[in-house]
Amino acid sequence: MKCTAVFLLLAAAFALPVVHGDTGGSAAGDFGPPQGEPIKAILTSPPLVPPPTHRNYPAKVIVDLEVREIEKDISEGVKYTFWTFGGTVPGSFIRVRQGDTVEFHLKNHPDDKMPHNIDLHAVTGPGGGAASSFTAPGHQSQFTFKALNAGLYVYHCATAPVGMHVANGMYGLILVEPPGGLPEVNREYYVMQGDFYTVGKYREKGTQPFDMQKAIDENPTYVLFNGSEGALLGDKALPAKVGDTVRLYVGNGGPNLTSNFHVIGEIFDKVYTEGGTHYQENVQTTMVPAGGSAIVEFHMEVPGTSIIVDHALFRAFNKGALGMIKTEGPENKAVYSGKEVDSAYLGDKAVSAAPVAAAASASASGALTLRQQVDAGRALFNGTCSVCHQSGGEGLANVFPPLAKSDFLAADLNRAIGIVLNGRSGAVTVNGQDFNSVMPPMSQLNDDEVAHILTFVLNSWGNPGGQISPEKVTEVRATTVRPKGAAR
Ligand code: HEC
Ligand SMILES: [Cu+2]
Repeated sequence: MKCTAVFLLLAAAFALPVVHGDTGGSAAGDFGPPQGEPIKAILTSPPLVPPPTHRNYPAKVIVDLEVREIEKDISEGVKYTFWTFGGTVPGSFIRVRQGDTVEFHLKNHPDDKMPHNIDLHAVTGPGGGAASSFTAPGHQSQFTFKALNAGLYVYHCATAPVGMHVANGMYGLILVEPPGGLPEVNREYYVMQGDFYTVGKYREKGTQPFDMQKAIDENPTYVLFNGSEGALLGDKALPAKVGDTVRLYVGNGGPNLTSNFHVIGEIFDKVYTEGGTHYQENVQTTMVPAGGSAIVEFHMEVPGTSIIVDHALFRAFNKGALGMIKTEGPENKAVYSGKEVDSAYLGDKAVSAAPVAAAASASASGALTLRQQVDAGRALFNGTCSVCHQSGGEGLANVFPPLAKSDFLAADLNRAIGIVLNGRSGAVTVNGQDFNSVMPPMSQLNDDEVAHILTFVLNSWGNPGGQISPEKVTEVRATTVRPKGAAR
């Protein structure tokens, strides 16, 4: 005890020497007063990252960040009122250099309803700035800090109830570059996970309020990258080229979950664990704590789609924690034979979102057509039902009954809806063929999706035609007994 105290005193008196492999921490971070003209920080919206500072001296950097409370899609046809730093979830990316003096201006838009503040984990000082930045709607605050430590830091709102402000999307990342900058790479992107709590269940349509009890229970409805389901999917996938080194600045806003950050079909060449200075090499999955970060880097060897997931897989496939990197360029058969397996892996998440989105908005405005249902149903059938009933609905002898020209299906449509919702087991005869197997309940589908799929089936492969409305599915859901273990 005594020894330690003496050592600490000595250390404080003489300042710790920088040991090899050690950057000296905050004690090495004061490079003197800011030099040159003040610089206005470039802020970017996710998934973009501001360019490197390319500076070899400490400067005064001015950051202007505006809080906006805005309603946006959290999922298709599902609206949520997000509280944001800069209009996006996660908030604007901030990039400075170690030793910089940051003059921070926090503005709270006059249309907002709540007061907010900011706690930047890059700040050395009370509340990380929270104590000096409490800002009412229509007001602004200013405080200044010196970025003493290099690293990738989370910032977030810290206004009570803090968990609620964070759950509504109030977080982002600030990168404090080491004096020499980070090694150059071809592409840098900003990906941040968060968990969300809505009163309605996953993908339940309409405007969804925040559910405090689910948040307290740490039982999220959505787990998302960049604030909405599909923020990094389809045409919003992160682009790359074969031969690129890609760097992801990964954050986790939480408020509750730890992320098991993984990219399917990639190995991280480097991971700066927890957003710190040193990197680990050859990593498959890295843990990103709530309120923490990681910098991951990988080299793209082959073309194709790499899927970003939280490897706690129900979050990926049933709560939205999916993203994509699309790499273009020549095949390299020596590294990978080239067969695409994405759709088998992704199931219904691999569907082209466009027809499903069109049907969702038509459904919301009460103008859903047969054509739209068939198109959406086709997309959803592939990857959901096709894995068993096959893509032409022909089934598989002795194992999966056919949906094409199925007499059993045509005989009772309500029964068919019930089978999709609740599953089926036991003997069944379809077109004179006997089957005796198990179909699990398709719990992941909402009523619209079930209606679209069955409408597609009815209008395909020589089936009699017809249309099933989402309301009909809702009715069957309400009047049939859900099997034990089926999701609500
Ligand atoms: C995991 C495999 C699997 C998936 C996925 C699956 N089914 Fe089935 N389905 C079966 C099996 C097996 C049966 C027969 C169950 C039995 O023996 O009672 C069946 C039976 C049926 C039947 C009644 C028999 C018939 O051929 O008319 C319908 C209708 C049906 N499924 C529709 C669907 C639809 C629509 C989807 C997609 C939303 C789907 N199924 C997804 C395995 C599956
Ligand atoms: Cu806030």
